[in-house]
Amino acid sequence: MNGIFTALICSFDEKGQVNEKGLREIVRHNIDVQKVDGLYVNGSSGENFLMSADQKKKVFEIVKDEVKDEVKLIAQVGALDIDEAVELAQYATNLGYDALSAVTPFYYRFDFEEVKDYYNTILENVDNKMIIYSIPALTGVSMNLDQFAELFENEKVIGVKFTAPDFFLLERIRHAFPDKLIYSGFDEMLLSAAVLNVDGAIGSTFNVNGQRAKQIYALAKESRIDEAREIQKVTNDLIAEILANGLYQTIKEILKAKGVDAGYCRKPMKRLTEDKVKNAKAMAVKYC
Ligand code: HMN
Repeated sequence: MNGIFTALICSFDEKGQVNEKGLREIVRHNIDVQKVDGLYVNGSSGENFLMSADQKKKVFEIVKDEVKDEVKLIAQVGALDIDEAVELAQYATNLGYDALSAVTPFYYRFDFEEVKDYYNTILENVDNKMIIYSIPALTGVSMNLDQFAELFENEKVIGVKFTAPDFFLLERIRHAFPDKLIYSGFDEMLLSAAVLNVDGAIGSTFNVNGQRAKQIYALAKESRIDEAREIQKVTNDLIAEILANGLYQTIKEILKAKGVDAGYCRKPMKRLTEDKVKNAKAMAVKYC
């Protein structure tokens, strides 16, 4: 389960329905062109929190059918409705997903006991492993070292997707839990996280920049830091342009410029203006 995992984006048609052909093409592009080690399905980048449970199931099904066993698959099943989270966890497990992940429950400012109960409840109901999805900037849920330690007491919790710029905490978790899997969640900080010896990374920009991410990660593992920094620099030039233009929409337009039917985002995410589509096309030529 080590390495570079793309947080898979999803292709939707103009009406916001899952575009199966486009989704299959995105999967193939990630495996055949970006050559990533695995896919993280129905995360933030997959617009998970904008979809119905049926749509999420459809995405899990199509991706598994396209991938078979070519790369590892992690299913993000977190949902505020805990019954839905359990149902999705069972669904993805039955399809053969290698591991589950669930975002920390958000919106109601749950206390830590409630967060812990959320994970343990999902895991009591499914025979699979769990990667905690921690993304404080979007959920408002921050956890300290002791709290991660409590979650890790459940042996089925095998790791964390750490999406925060807190390298002090990241180092503390790495040091305290050498056997748990830690995935870096911010692509622009991949090198810094790799130097701290994470086990891999999960990110949205790998849909279009996976090859560079793999190089950064491999070079860092070989302690070839100067070379890795050069590639992180180009990567961050691209990420800065993507973020300024509209994150997921721009990734989709770059993919379209490469011939992948990446479709549109679901509402309320907006469409790019013509100028921004042009910017994305220029990024595809310059970087991809
Ligand atoms: C997911 O759940 O889809 C991703 O793993 C989330 C991932 O951490 C991305 N974060 C967000 O999209 C909020 C990053 O890849 C991020 O897009 C990238 O580092 C650019 O800031």
